[in-house]
Amino acid sequence: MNRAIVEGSALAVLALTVAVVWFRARHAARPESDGGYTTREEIEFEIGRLQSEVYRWLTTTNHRDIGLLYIAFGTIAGLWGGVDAMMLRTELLTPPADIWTPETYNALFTTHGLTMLIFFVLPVFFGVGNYVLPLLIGADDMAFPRVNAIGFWLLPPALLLARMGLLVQVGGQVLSLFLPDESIQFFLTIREVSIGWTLYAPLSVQQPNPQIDLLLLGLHLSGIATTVGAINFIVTVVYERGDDVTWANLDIFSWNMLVTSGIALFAFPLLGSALVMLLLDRNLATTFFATEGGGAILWQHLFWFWGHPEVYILFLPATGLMSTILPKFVGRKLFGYQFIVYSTLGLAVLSFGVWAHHMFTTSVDPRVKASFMAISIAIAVPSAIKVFNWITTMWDGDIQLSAPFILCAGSIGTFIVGGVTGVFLAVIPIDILYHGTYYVVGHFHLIVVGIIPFMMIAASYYWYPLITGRWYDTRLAKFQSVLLIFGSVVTFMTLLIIGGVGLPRRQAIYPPEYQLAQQIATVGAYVIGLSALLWLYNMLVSYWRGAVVQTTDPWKLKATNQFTKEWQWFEERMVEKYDLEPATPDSTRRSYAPELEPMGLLGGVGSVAENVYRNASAAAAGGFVGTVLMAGGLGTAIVVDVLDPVSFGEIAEPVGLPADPLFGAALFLVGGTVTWPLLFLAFQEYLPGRYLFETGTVFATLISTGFAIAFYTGQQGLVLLGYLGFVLVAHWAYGLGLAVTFQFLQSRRRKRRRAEE
Ligand code: HEM
Ligand SMILES: [Cu+2]
Repeated sequence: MNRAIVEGSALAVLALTVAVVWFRARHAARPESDGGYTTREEIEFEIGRLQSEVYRWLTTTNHRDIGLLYIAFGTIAGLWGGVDAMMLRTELLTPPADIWTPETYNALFTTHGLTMLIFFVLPVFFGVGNYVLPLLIGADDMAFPRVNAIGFWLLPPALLLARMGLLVQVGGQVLSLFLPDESIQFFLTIREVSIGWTLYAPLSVQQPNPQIDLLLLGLHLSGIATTVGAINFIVTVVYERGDDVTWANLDIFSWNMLVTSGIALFAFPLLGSALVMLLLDRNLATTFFATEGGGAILWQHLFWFWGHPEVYILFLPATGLMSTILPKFVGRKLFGYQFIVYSTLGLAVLSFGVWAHHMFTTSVDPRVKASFMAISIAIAVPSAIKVFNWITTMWDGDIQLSAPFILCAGSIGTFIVGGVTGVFLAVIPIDILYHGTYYVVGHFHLIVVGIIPFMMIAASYYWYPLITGRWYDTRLAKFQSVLLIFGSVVTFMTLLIIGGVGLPRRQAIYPPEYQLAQQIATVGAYVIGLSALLWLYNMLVSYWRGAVVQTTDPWKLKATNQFTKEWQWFEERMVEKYDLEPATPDSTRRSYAPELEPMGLLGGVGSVAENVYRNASAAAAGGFVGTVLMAGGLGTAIVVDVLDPVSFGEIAEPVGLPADPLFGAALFLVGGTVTWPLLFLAFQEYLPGRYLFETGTVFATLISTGFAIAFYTGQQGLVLLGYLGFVLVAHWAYGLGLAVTFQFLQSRRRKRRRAEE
């Protein structure tokens, strides 16, 4: 089958369907009041309106308009790259290359990768950033609105240059119906690039296809667009913040856009330089990447020095969306704001230090590789911090089961699998086994699909009422979200498995024993494709048919005190434009109980210093009471001989003190009156339990397991049972003592404050 024609038709059908849905939905939404025909005058009026609309969109410098342009552009590119993906998977339904030729297959995975990574993800995130970031930080617009427009308008020509091959091929095929081949030679020489998205030398230098040059120019142009956009984001966050927005309370999404832009600012100029060198090698016979020059490995170094940070450029905004959206749907504020910020900054720095983990199977010096292995493993730490913070945010949450929540939960799951498989790849001997296999494809797709589009779609649902003033079809959205997660898991877990047993990737032809697995993966991919279309349909049709939003707080965020700035902006606008009353929450949600006013250490950067003294004295008092109560239980345990006092000596050893029970007991006292109470203060908000004493008991139960292990001295049978029983009871006594003391101090403080007022 002819690939260009098939892909061209697929895109045309898609565009036509969108147009039909658009037209019908509009038509249905605006019935003619007189029931008659549209008259000629009205048609002319419509055309005039259309002209002014087009003019407006072409010349706008408003951040929200440009945001929507970016999102529309990225969506189109994403669908285009998605068609490539569907065609790739279709070819793999059968072992031989019988649906498309191997060359076509190679072109497909090349253009799929490039389109998705460069023209889909980044523009969509820049779009979301453009739309919501100024609202989130209370800015009027981006810092440089015109530069912003330029940044966007560089992208369509960049995409056209990069994917000219397909358009020319389709054009050539159509023309060859009417004209002899000799007269349309130009159309027959250009074809889509088929050298892999990494453009490895020497193939990329030697292949004659002129489309490669156009692609390099297109990529270069997109790099300029990205750099320009990144500068705009940085300046906006640094200089355009509202007076009440400080670094300590800047929202997580803006933090992520800032850090992402920082990475882009360092990475993209380097890509540009490398692309120019490649262009020179191809056209002016320089030898940057020839053996007598820098060699093929030089290309890999340059490419991955951009390429690895690039994957974080794609991934960080998605984590920012997760940290923004997830708390709203579990009714709890984001756990560990500061940890999330620092982990983001940490990822940004580390992401520049791991590029050679893509080169473990090359001739790079093994000692150099080993250091890259260490840093690659270390980079899992900040990623894991994020995951733990999200999970903790959900803990004891009051979940609102909506499409955005489903996508958040699904993302965390796929990200864990994708991340853990990535850590394996970071280990040189394992990477050497898996490098050229589907395992790698499974790994990075679990991340690039499992979190990026998931969070984009979650964001599109979450902010849909804010952007359009209407509701999307929530039932369809839930169905679509489940379908997307299901499809992704089926597809990419299967790839992980067939890669694990050794099937090489990037091959159109494969051994027949893999056919069933490949078909399962393909069906999964079709499910993903279907869910993407359902999403598109929902977005388009709801724009005209969706129920009008009747409240200024569509997600009931006020009930959990999370009515963030962008919604305040929305509220203001709705009140001004549509005379809506500002929403008042009917009740606070279970997960948010302001009457249990947090004493937490994590209350905010500024308040830490103020609270330290008060917290420390409260901690000491509570810890003392708790430890005294606990001592009773432990003393009894020693008397009935189930706890050996000698074991107290042993805990002194790890801290470098002699194994004397006295030192041990002293340490124990320090832990009981200082460490544990402070930890409890820091984490109590995030532990289950509605009342302080419940929370205290949970905390004590948790730490009792550590105690039981640390002081275990080989007890067996009944003695062991007695030991465990006493440990537990003693800890409960401790937890209750701690919590009751805190409760007492808290109510005394509150009484005093009320008396002062
Ligand atoms: C836990 C963190 C991660 C680790 C330790 C990790 C590690 C690795 C390693 C070692 C490879 C090279 C495999 C090979 O070529 O043999 C790889 C490939 C890849 N990773 Fe990750 N990764 C992580 C997260 C991510 C993220 C967040 C993304 C994207 C958003 C990503 C995207 C990719 C891509 C696109 C490739 C394939 C490159 C190619 O075509 O060869 N990874 N990863
Ligand atoms: Cu990497």
